[in-house]
Amino acid sequence: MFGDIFNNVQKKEKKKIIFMTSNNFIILITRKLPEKIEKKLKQNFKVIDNKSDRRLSYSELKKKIQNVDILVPCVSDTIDGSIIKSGKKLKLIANFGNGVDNLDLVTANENNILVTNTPDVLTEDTADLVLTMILMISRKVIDAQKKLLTGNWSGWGPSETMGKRIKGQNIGIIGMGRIGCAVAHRLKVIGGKILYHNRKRLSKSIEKQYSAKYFSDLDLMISISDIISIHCPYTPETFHLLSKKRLKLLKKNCIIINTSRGEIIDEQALAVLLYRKRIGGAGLDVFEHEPQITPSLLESQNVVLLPHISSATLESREAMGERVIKNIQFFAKGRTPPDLVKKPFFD
Ligand code: 8YV
Repeated sequence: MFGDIFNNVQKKEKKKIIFMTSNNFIILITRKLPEKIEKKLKQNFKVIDNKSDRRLSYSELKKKIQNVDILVPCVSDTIDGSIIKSGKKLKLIANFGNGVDNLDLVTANENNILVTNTPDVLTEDTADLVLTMILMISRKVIDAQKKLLTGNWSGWGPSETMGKRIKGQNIGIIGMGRIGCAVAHRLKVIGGKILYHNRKRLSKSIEKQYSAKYFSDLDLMISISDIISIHCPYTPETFHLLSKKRLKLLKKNCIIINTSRGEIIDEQALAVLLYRKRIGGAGLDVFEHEPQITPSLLESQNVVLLPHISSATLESREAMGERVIKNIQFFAKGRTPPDLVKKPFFD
């Protein structure tokens, strides 16, 4: 799917972008977007919607895209080269989401199809969910509630459901972009010590803002982290970044959080570690083969498993929709869309 995505995408920057001005564009929205957003789009364009919100099959997508000028897909759609090539009139893919790993950027680029995404607007909600999962796991919230709900609580006890304080713990952040920094901000407030690994070291002033310590050596950072949170995009380089071998470096009580993409962790290997209680716990909002989940994860203790909800607030989803509209409007007026995908987000 990826190929040499980013070289190609970067080459695109040098290419002359051909714009077409039109309000007669046909837009295909693959899923049901917030009401307000669909209404706005329908006021200005001819929209093919998906009222049932059922995920379109591969062949349905291939068929529906044929006469479409603009595609608005979501993370749940795999838009590969063959689908893109079926869109004979396709000019713009305005992704409803930040990550673009669901799209074949190389084929889009080769066919002069622009790609946009929705950065910034889901940062705070994603960081809130990271904090939620960290606290739930550290304070054993799920076990504690289960005890009460199953009638197994016999009253207060001095050593009942003992958790761990966040203050003073090493928080290893992999990928210190917008979301990584928002997570660092929250964890610093509650006393965490921020460590980070990034392709590029941040400026001294940003490091100071989060009291963050840079580690060029990922192995070293994860081997001393009490909590690890993943915030890099999924690219060919980050596939199984946390491989079976690397996961063995984790501290015995380490908690691992992933709200980025499931493919970044070897899920099978992580499931084995969790099931055997070789690490402290995990908070996973994304999975390697969504919506499938490695079965033993479901039987592991001290895990929080969520169905990819990090940006699931009305505020985020409407703001994502507004970004999609803005990108389409710019494109329809023959202007460069503000969120044109040009290079990887890791920098
Ligand atoms: C979105 C996400 O909900 O934006 C992303 O990259 O992973 C999610 O938070 C999803 O992409 C919607 O398509």
